[in-house]
Amino acid sequence: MDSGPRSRGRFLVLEGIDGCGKTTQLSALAEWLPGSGLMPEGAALLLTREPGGTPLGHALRELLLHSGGDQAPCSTAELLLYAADRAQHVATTITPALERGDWVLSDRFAGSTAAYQGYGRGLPLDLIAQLETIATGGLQPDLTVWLALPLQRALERRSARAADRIEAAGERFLARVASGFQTLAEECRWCTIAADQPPQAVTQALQQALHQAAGRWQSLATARPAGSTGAGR
Ligand code: T5A
Repeated sequence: MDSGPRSRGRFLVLEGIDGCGKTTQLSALAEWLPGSGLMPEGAALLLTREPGGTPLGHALRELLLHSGGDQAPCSTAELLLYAADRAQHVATTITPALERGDWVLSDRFAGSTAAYQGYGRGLPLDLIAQLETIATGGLQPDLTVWLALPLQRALERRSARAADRIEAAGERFLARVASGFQTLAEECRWCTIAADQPPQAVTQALQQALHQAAGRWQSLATARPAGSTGAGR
């Protein structure tokens, strides 16, 4: 159990291209985590997502994913809308939950902006990093997991569904995003899990990754003075 001398909750994020299985795995984790023995007694689990984790974010999500024609944002407007969604999400939902000692499990976070707007749209990564600092106030996940799936497999999985505005940006765009995720996972030392295996095998790998992360947090908590926090993504 995560029972170090700190009361802040933990912030866990799943990243990856559209169709890599985040929603499927988040729902499996949401069932497993509360009884896993990893969360402190009394801590709640909050399942959330970007874009759209707040009422304002819900409206922004509609603009981002379902606007067309004259209403479709240009790349820079798109970047700023994702940043606005994140600022609201961090300020009104994620940070208050972590301060209560709850755990937060999010479908996407800042890594998606670097992958889609940075590597995908070609907007400057240093500008994106500055915006991330403004939007998050410096908050970083305790653990980011990248569900790695070859693009063709992801496209096959999504073939039965209508594409949203981002997915409709085309295969070359999505290929840049997929390769951006790989670069980010290496540079930022995200935990990488192969997503081209049966859902139950992915869930087991995630559970193992969470046990390992909790072990690291426990060691840090015992090595640090009481009251300090240890975060590492
Ligand atoms: N975006 C987001 C940005 O451009 N910048 C940003 O900063 C942020 C935050 C959000 C869009 O916004 C973009 C990225 C996205 O394009 P969304 O609808 O919230 O879009 O999320 P998506 O990531 O697109 O969600 P999807 O539902 O498309 O994909 P998931 O959640 O990754 O995948 P999931 O679980 O729904 O699975 C897809 C299909 O595959 C099957 C499932 O049953 C389902 O049919 N499946 C598997 N099949 C075989 N083996 C497995 N292991 C499987 N796991 C799932």
